[in-house]
Amino acid sequence: MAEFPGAEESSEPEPRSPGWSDSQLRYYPFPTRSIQRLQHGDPRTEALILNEEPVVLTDTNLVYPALKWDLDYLQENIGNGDFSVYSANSHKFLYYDEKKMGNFKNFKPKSRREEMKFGEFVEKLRDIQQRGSEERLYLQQTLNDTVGRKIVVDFLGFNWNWINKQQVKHDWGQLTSNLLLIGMEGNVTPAHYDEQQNFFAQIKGYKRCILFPPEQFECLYPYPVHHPCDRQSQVDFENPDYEKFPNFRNVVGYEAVVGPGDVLYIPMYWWHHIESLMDGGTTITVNFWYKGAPTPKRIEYPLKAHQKVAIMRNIEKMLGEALGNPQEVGPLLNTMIKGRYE
Ligand SMILES: O=C(O)CCC(=O)C(=O)O
Repeated sequence: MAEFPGAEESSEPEPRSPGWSDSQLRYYPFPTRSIQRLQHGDPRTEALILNEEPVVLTDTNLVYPALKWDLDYLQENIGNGDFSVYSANSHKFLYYDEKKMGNFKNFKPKSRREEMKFGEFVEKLRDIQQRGSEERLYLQQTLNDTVGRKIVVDFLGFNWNWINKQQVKHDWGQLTSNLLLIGMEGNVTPAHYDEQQNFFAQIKGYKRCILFPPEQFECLYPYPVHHPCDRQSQVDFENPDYEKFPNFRNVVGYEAVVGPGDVLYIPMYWWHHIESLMDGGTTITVNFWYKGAPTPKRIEYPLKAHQKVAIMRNIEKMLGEALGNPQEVGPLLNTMIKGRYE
């Protein structure tokens, strides 16, 4: 397993912010090491980000004005726009791309998306909590220009000075979006990777983030590229099917629990599983997604793991298009390699 300086043995005492305990964490059958918590001025921070390795930054003040956000404040000030709210009967919110649903007609998502006003979301949430219902909600909405004046003022007060400098220093492309996530305690976003750089800013409650480097692609078995769950792992962490996914036995995670004011750098192509702590109340997060740096003109060999992932994705995409039917990609790849590359 490749080491990186941001990882520490989980047996070492972790500089832990108060406010949560191990009993609030779900159990998974794989080892993890801790991601370092550092101050933004620490030279190790820059080295980690430059190397595209995760780190928790404790003092960026990135979303300082938002640390006062709670459901009441947001309901009063977030405006009358529409919000995407996912609901599910399980704590797992496996992401799916609705545009790809036509490619896999038998796919039945386990969560539903509904558009609603913020007030309706809060009402629904409180009703579920009052009834003690099993139903769970997860609001996931890109911040846009429908938000009210006070939210605009808070947003303008984010530490753009620090984050813009990061963007320039690492040659990242534009900020593509800020996703606002409001989750119920215990909600889980199963492991997946994104094709963007991410500063994940925690505002309210605690989230446990387990990351895996792109080198562990073979352990995590992503869905096919044309599947609605593209970029998501097929492995159910709570009940892994080792016959189907034998390399999952070798997976090793890097983890951190982030709380209000913490910012986790999730490098592009790093897998991440994220859970709102059990019995920890509602969580609020805003992320900052940036396009990665442009592909270097001179490619250096051997290729890095994330570059191989990008190549595999392109091959899968092209084959799907050439065959006119994404579901034929798997059988074709099998026929192509069977018995030839052993
Ligand atoms: O916080 C979550 O539940 C998921 C967030 C996520 O996957 C992301 O920011 O990329």
